[in-house]
Amino acid sequence: MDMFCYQCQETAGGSGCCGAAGVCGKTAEVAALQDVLVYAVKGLAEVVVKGKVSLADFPDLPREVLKSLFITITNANFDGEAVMRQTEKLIAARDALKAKLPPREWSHAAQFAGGSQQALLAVRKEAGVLSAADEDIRSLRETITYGLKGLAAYAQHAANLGKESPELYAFLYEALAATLDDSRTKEDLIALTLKTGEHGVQAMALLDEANTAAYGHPEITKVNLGVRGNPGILISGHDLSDLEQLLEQTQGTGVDVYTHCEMLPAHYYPAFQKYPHFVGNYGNAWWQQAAEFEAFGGPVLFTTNCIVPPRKDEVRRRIFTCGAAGYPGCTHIEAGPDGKKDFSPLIALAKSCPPPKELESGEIVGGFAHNQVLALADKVVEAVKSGAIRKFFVMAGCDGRQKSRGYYTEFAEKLPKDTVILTAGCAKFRYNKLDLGDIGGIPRVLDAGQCNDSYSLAVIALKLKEAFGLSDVNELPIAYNIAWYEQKAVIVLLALLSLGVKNIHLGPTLPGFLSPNVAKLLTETFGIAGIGTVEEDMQQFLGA
Ligand code: SF4
Ligand code: SF3
Repeated sequence: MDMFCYQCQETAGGSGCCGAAGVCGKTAEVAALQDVLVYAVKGLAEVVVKGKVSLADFPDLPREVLKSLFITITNANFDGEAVMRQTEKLIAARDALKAKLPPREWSHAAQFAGGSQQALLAVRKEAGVLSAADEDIRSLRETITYGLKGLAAYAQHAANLGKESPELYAFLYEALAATLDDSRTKEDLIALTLKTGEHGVQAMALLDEANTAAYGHPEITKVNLGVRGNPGILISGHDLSDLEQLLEQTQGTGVDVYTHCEMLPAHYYPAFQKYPHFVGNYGNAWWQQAAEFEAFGGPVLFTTNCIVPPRKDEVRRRIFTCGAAGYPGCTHIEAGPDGKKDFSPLIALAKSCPPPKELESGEIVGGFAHNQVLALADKVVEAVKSGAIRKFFVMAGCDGRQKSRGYYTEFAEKLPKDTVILTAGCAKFRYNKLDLGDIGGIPRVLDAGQCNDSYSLAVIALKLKEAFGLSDVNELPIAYNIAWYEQKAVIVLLALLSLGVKNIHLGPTLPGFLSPNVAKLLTETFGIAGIGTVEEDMQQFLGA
């Protein structure tokens, strides 16, 4: 079986993974099944949109759509069985909806039958990326689809905390259905791409509201990097409600909880600081997990991406997944009907494991989300007016394993001492442990949180625009040098564009799914550029 996937930054040769498996380790079979799942989601959306189905009558449906899209995000789920189960669920829901509607003509996506792996794989060609013959249409459809995957991930975290938006769901169906519609022109799809960005802002705002309502506003926090002598559980991914349940269930058990990668910013929330067994952060960004999980020695819980295929059975046996995450051979913790998850298998396993081996010691500081930075606004504005801060650099986004990402460490190191980095997402691990000092007490790396907290950076920029009495966000002394990897970064990028942010530098390479014409459009309309050498880019950003 052959495959084609180009949804992430590490796509083979910068243009597409094909052959038996992708660079991420996804097999051709799982890639095809994921394509079919996305196709089924689109077919369901078509039924909802064309059939004018009242969403209020099917309250569980949007969550299944969110989960389906989330499952197909890079490094979230490698379990073909789980992907098939979700596809069958969607096909059943789609057909149940159709049965209530008067007969009409549906597209193939709204009609194909499941029932077996063979039946699902039989539609892989129609479902695949290459089904659209025109490369610009394909590029725009995929840009929208990837943006929607990111949006769905954020909306699912918000929904897990009880925050949902019928308007956001209505857009999701509309946009998914539009990617099947051959009557949509390039111009239509360009407009829809921008509209996807606007809804990305809404999804991130909703998640911000959900997180802060449940757990308080992030505040300046020192996070411990060392370990204690108790057995531990390592939690990774982005879902804070899963973390809360884990912390509740591990209380008083003698088992400590550590964060990995994108779960690091959980330490900044007041509600989690009350747990004495929530010890600190262990390790670095997702791609370093193989060696770090071996050293950790205890159970690891993936609430979302990024999973790297474990190279040793011993480690695989210690990996658990929940939500949209999955990996064959790893235990998946299913939520009960009340949404609660039972983490007792992890706790029992942790008790039989040795305590984690120490990788490093010391502390890092974070917690600079919008509420905290705005509390310091006077100080920040003063520092800019006095010239103590010359420029801010938004260096949010994703980290990845390519050597070329050393660029971001070097860029952070070489930035002049009168500049401040605003970060969010796992991109931070390239420079958050460097000793870059502070400017009058303001640290030179301000970490807002997870990739979705890029929203916080946008809020900060908009507030600074007001504080300086500017009419355009691009007049601020803020430059954007963003790193991307998976599809959440796509929605973050589209969200920033919809807010009017121009001249974003995107690296380490531009997306392979942008056709030359679409890339040209982004360059000409929004000033999007790739990265060069650190020296060239520094010169361009600072003009010195
Ligand atoms: Fe390749 Fe990325 Fe797709 Fe994995 S997700 S198959 S690495 S393009
Ligand atoms: Fe990282 Fe996977 Fe994107 Fe949430 S954990 S930013 S790559």
